[in-house]
Amino acid sequence: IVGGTIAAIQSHPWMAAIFWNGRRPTERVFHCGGSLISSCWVLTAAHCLPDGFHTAAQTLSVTLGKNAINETDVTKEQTFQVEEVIIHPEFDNSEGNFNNDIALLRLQAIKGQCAQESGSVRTVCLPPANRALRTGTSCEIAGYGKEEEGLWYNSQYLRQAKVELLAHDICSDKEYYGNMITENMFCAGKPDWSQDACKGDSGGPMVCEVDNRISLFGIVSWGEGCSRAFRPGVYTTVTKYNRWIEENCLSS
Ligand code: 4AZ
Repeated sequence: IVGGTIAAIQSHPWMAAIFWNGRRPTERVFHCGGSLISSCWVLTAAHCLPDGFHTAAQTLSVTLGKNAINETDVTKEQTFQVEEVIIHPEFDNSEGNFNNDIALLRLQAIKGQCAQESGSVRTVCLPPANRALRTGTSCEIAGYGKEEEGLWYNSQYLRQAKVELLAHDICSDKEYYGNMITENMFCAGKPDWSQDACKGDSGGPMVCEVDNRISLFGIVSWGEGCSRAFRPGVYTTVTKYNRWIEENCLSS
C-alpha cells in the first residue's frame, strides 16, 4: 500500500495473508492478500496462483488475524493449510490484463472447524449481484504489500488506504489504460495519485460501505507501477461473480 497508514487487523478482520509453504513451518514466504468470505473460504486473485494449478496440497497456507508479516501473535492469528484451489475457468492473461482475476481457496478444517470469529477474524459480506457504485465513491484497500514502487521488501505491517472509484470510460481512455480494462474490472485511485495498492497487495480486499454495510467490492488485481499519474489501481469486480462464488463455495 502506497500513501496509507498502518492498520489494526481488527479494522480489516477478513484480511487473509497467503503464504507459500517452506520446508519448515517457520520458512513460509508471504505471497498475496485475500479475503475471508465464509469460515472455510478465502477469495483472492487468480494471478496469485501458478498456471494450471488446481491442487494445493502442502503448497499454500493462509493466516487470518495477522498484524505483522514477520511476527506471530498466537492470541490473534489462525493458520490453515489450503485444501483446494479453484481458479476462475475464464481467467486469462493472454492480453496482459488479468481478465477474470478471481480464485477461491478452501481452508483445511482443524478438528472440523475453519476460521473462528474473534475480534481479529471475521468474514466480509459480499455485495448484492451487479450492485453498481457511483463514480467517486471512496473505498478502502488493505494489504501487506510494498509502500513504494521499486522497493524490494514488503510492508512489515498491515496497511490501509482510501481510493476513489473511477468511471469505466475514463479508465479506458488512451491516457489511462485504453482497451486493457474489461467489464470485469474497475479502476480506483486518488485524484492526486497519492494512495494506491502496490506489489504484494494483490488478491487483497477493497471494501466499500453501502447502505451502512461494508462489503467486498474489489480484489486488488494489477496496475502499471504504483501511485503513478494516470495509472490507477485495477480491481476485479466482485459483483460480477456472485453466482460463481456461490456455486463453488457450496460444493463443500
Ligand atoms: C502487483 O504487482 C500490483 N498499483 C498490484 C497492484 C498494483 C500494481 C501492481 C496497483 O501485485
